[in-house]
Amino acid sequence: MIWNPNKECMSREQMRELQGKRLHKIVEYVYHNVPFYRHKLQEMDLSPDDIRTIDDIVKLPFTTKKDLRDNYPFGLQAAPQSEIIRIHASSGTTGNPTIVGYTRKDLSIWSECMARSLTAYGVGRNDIFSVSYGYGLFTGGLGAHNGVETVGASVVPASTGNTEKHARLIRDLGVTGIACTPSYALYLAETMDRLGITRDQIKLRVGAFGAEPWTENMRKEIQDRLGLKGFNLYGLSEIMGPSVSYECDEQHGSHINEDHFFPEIIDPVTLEPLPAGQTGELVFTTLTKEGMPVIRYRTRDLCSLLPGECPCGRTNVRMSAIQGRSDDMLIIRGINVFPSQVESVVLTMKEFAPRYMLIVDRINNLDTLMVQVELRPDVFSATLDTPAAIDELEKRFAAKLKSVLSIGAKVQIKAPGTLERSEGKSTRVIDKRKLY
Ligand code: DLL
Repeated sequence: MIWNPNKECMSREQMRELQGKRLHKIVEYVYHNVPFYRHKLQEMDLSPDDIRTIDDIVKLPFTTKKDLRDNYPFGLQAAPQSEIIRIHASSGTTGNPTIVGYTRKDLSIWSECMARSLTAYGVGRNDIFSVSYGYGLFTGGLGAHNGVETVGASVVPASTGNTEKHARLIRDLGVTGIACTPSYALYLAETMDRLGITRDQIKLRVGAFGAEPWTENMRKEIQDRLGLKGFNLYGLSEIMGPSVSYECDEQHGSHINEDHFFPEIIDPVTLEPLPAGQTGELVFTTLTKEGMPVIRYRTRDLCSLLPGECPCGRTNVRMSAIQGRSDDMLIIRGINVFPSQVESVVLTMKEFAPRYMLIVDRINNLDTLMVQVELRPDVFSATLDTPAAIDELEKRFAAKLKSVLSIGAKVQIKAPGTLERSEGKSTRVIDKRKLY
């Protein structure tokens, strides 16, 4: 089944023509409604009339996460506030999150994109589908939720946490589909083992997994343990949320909803476009978004676009699995974390030297984060001479970290000079997670 064959199975010529028209319109729209883009285009001596076909996209400037941060909170919003009916936020490289406002039309397009994904996974009206991405500012929960309602399956808005209750609900309600991070799926499998819930007591058959990188080995393990078929779901809040791209039954790359999100692959150093098949940084232009459209947004995700036709009948282009990032963003329990966020907290506390280390691990399929930080020598000898004083400082540090990162971290305060030094670029992160 295909949700919208008119858009998912267009000929390449029709698609490029549609993309060209939409690109011209969106450039005109941001030119008149977002001073940031108007100034950028004027600086480059470009007017919306210079953008006529999709090939003209290479003339346009890039947008980065820093641009979004510098224009916090609403600087890149194109629609008037009265038209915005939902606001999501995702973490940025400093304390400021990225704010994304959606109009009613944006939400309806997002629901359709999510419905396309679920339909490709084989989800239909008779399914009972649990959404176990976090509901809230994160786009995973509500994004997937609206898609499930759009296809007409019964949505169970389980969100994250309370995993034992969730495991019992999956058994008792006969839940047939689940959307969550792949690591949460493994955690759920473990919880079921602990509760004595066996594969033949549950009816799960489809999983929509994403929000973090995962591998074929993880797919196999989740499938074996939960008895379902696991599909990739990709997206990012700056562009929309989950369902920028989705796997079909062939599971050879994820089809991009390219009538709404135009993909390019560039060399992250030279910024030159790369030909199909080559791995580079994925860049998206939103072709229809009203709330916060973005032009040539650098995702920092590394992947390739896969040439050739897909036997499933969909003609929209596929992207490979994400192979890494061109920046230092970590994804911990589905939350984006930048070492610079930790640094910003360390720098606000006079007790600490600017030396810290993030140690990321995966224990019982749950990501953990430990932050080690060094004391300044004068503080070490003068005031921090009792375990109670160190304990108080650790608690204060942990609380500040939590408010900036949105996830809890263990903290360890180290004596001056004890964190490892390196000769060249300093190592701030040790990621012990084996992605199998
Ligand atoms: O993670 C949206 C989402 C929710 C996608 C639920 C899929 C499912 P952000 O919090 O803005 O949005 O994080 C976006 O997460 O740039 C990738 O680095 C990573 N990511 C998302 N999906 C995948 C995936 C949501 N399927 C960032 N595979 C992106 C690998 C993924 N990485």
